[in-house]
Amino acid sequence: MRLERLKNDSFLDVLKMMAPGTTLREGLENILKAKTGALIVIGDSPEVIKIVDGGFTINKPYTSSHLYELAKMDGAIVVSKDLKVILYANALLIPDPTIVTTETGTRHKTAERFAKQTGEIVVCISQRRNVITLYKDSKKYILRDTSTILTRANQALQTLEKYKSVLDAGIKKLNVLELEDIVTLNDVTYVIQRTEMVMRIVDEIDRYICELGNEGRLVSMQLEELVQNVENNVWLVIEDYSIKKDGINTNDIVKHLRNLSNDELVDQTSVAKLLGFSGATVSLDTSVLPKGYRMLSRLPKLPVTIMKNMINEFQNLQGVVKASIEDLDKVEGIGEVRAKSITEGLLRIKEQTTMD
Ligand code: 3AT
Ligand code: 3AT
Ligand code: MN
Repeated sequence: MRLERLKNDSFLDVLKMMAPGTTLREGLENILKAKTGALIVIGDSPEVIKIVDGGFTINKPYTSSHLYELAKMDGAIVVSKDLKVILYANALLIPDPTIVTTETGTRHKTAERFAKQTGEIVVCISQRRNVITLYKDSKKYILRDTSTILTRANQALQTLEKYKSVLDAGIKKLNVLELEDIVTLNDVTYVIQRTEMVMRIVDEIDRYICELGNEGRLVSMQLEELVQNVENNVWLVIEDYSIKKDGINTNDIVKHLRNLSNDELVDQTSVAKLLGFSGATVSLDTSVLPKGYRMLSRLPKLPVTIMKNMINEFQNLQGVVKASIEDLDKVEGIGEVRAKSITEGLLRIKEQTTMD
């Protein structure tokens, strides 16, 4: 669910392909150390082969040491798209010279043009500057070393921790207000806004984790610990408060939320609009009633269908809270035993909520 947030980021797959721990990265690092420089094309489409000239046909399984040895020669190395076979070495790449490039050296110019023309990945290792540059379509990315990314990831984790505690405070407040039946649109949009802010930092860290490969395990574990339930919680908040119209469902609203610009997200009224509170004057002071999905999902072993039946029967959370055991008993799927356990469960939630 979370990585779906990053699925428009096509470069991420490229970074994963050459993350630390992969044999491709191992080969690139070796070339970097040997300071021979390299120009490597990853692709074998007819489009690619058409603009690769001469060189040696290798056709040998890819290994990092073969790649390293072949990089000692001038020219380019061509590797199959699946990274399984080294196809050519010492080859001359002849992309269309009229394609615009911002690079200066012939190797880098060639790499940029080749990537733009074919859409394939071209890796350029500079002999003089000791950097690995990736080109794909019109995108360019300079690979950073692991320690730099780790530092950034750890800084992002610290920011995340702060944002998460602000969010948690907002959720606790919402819990109290819901049970006392004094929620305003302000409290709701605040929690949704804060969750999305948290998720944007999570996206950033997820990107680092992809790029870190097997060096990202600790970061990943810390991240999982921090974001447990965050997405699920906001889903339930939206389910509780959104005014459903035009066939828009909670998943749609979650998607729209993700697409808000940072400026829009800062303004809680844009979140209110997503929930369906439209009109020229959306006041954040408006009183709102939760349907109760989020609170009721805290009850142990309560199937979603029964939860829905209850909410349909009693309209909203307050209706459910005020229902007697007899009232509950009448709901489809609820017998006396379950009715009792629901009442007890709600009582326990009330105690817990006022306690902390
Ligand atoms: P050496 O024997 O290594 O000196 P070579 O024919 O193997 O020559 P390289 O591929 O090593 O050539 O290229 C050496 C430099 O020549 C790299 C680049 O700065 C320059 N060069 C190569 N091809 C071109 C070109 N088409 N236009 C401008 N400069 C070029
Ligand atoms: P460095 O940062 O110096 O490594 P550069 O972009 O300045 O890279 P150069 O002109 O110094 O590039 O060329 C370095 C080598 O790149 C020379 C040759 O082995 C390779 N090279 C350059 N153009 C091509 C090409 N069209 N096809 C294959 N190999 C190329
Ligand atoms: Mn050069």
